[in-house]
Amino acid sequence: MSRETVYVQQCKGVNGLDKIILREVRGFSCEVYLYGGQITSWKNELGEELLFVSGKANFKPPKSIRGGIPICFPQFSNMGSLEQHGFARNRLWTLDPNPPPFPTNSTSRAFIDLILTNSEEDTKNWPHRFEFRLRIALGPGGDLMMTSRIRNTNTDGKSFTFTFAYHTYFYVTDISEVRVEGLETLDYLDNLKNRERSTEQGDAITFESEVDKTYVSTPTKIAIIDHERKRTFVLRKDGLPDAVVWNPWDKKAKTISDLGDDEYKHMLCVEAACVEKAITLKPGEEWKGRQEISAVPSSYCSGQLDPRKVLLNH
Ligand code: TA6
Repeated sequence: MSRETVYVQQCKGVNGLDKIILREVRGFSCEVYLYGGQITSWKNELGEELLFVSGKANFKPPKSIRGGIPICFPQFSNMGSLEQHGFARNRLWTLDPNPPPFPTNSTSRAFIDLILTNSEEDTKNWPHRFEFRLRIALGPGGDLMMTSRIRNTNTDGKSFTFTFAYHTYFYVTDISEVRVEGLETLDYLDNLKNRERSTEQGDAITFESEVDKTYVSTPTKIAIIDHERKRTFVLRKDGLPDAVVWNPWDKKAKTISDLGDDEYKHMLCVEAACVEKAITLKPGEEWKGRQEISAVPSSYCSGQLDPRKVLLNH
């Protein structure tokens, strides 16, 4: 008798934190903590983990969880008045018991809506009212789809401005055998050189030292190729013009208390973001930012990969 797929399961995770497991029929799954509204696992049909979470991650509020997909809102970076990357990843989100029906273009039943609104505490530092609806879904092919809808619910007539990122930590077999396609020749802000603006070289991006770059006006598709594993992650985004690429490498990794000294070898952050040009919403206005990530086999010999072909074929 075929086992009925349990598409959405609520349970307790690390340290008893509330967790939700999404499963889809082909065997893909993902795990989401209400704390931070943060995805901490995305596994393929073989049960292989596709995201990186540090072995030293704190699953203890108020620290953020190192890894998975932290939500950076209402501020990306430490360039504003709030803590680095804003407060959304350090707050308890609520599960919407009756999410509105999925758009007709998807038959997925493995989806949830998480909700975050302004707390009294937060309005001291960020004096605005908002509703943030985060939809997380596993598509029929196991794609991990995230849609953020942020609405200005101010009753004082005031607009607000924010920056945003899905701070996705991809698991990679060996960072020195990873290429990123789709960002060549683009302008970027180098966060290691005080956000100095430069232009990326013409070849695929590879890694042999610390990288912390915000690419601006990027294409909707970016490919992250794990050569060792013959796996390509394809990141598609909408409403998120920028892409942050980060690996701390060895020296910086040692300064990060919730990251193992050698764990930098197995992670790469490629983050669909709105950083260079902040978003401003008037009361009642809503912004939507989507990302969809998939993991596909990439049988190629390094150097023979045609970025245009990879991006067009997926
Ligand atoms: O996304 C890149 C970055 O801004 C890096 O500069 C580094 O600070 C990283 O985020 C991690 O930030 P976190 O606050 O999670 O330690």
